[in-house]
Amino acid sequence: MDLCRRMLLIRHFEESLIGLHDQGRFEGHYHVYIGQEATAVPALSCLGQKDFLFTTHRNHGHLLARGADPGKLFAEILGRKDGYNHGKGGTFHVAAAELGFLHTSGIVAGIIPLAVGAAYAAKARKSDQITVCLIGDGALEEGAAPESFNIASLWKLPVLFLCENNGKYGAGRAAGAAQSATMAVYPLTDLPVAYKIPARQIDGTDAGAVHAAFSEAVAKIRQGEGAQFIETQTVRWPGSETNWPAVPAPTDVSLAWDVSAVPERAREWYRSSDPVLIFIRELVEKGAATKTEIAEIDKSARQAIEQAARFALASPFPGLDEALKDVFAPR
Ligand SMILES: Cc1ncc(C[n+]2csc(CCOP(=O)(O)OP(=O)(O)O)c2C)c(N)n1
Ligand SMILES: [Mg+2]
Repeated sequence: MDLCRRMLLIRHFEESLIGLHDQGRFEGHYHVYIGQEATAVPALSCLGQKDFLFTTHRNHGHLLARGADPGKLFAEILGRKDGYNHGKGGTFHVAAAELGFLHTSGIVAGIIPLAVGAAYAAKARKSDQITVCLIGDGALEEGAAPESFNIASLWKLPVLFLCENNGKYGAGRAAGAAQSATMAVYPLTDLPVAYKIPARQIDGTDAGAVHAAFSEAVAKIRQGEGAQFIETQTVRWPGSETNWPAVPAPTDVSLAWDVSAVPERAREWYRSSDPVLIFIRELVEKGAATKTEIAEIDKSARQAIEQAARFALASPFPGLDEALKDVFAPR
């Protein structure tokens, strides 16, 4: 039930963020995690408190899955003083060391060598911390990926690569295509396997399968077996198909049983590929929750997000006197 609540929290956070953007509350580009909630939530629940994470332009769901305060996260994205980095990181560069997130980078694959470096540091210090490197399928096209796999494998580093293959763009395969348009290596797991890193492909909409695969990989890393790689596959949310996210239908838990309220062009995704609705159906069908209990969890997640948005909007912008504080800049 806690996983369900976190997934709904992410979904409502992202839909609400799209609303804030459309109201002109913040400038600049951003990406949302809708459609991948059943990957981050069960996967990151397998980690310990002291483990490290590095993430990408699609980071909001990763942070919230790990327990980030949605008010501080909204504030960061909106450039406000009460954000995780006092509004100076924004959506692309959130760091939250208290949650283990040492860095987010909007540079595709930019964090892979950093994650491998953190894993090397943990090994050198003989700590049992592992590092999770959260990347998209597109990151495998960059040279930083194989270089980092090589070192991680040779030095048996405690790093778990989670590659979220959300299809269609980047290295992800378009529906029905036998091969990726942008990667000569396919399946994508052939790349880490060439570097002797054990790799698995998992359905990223199956929370139970994701949890099982991650528990196993984390245990292997803690036993000293070195780097592991997991590719999770999801179908891209129709609202992320264009440059600017747009919600085809606001999420309501009743969509788990009846998608007739969704515009036809997006209906099939909500019917068969929405990981949150799939998880809700599973909980109810297996008797783990009633529809009423799900509706209550949903209501409390919505309220938490409304309150978080109010908190962020009430937070001031950082003052001019703070412009050069906490930044590295040569004189
Ligand atoms: C080095 C680099 N090249 C290109 C871009 C532009 N860019 C931003 S997101 C993106 C797609 C990345 O695909 P993937 O890693 O699969 O992430 P997804 O958006 O599909 O979740 C690209 C090419 C970038 N940010 N950095
Ligand atoms: Mg992708």
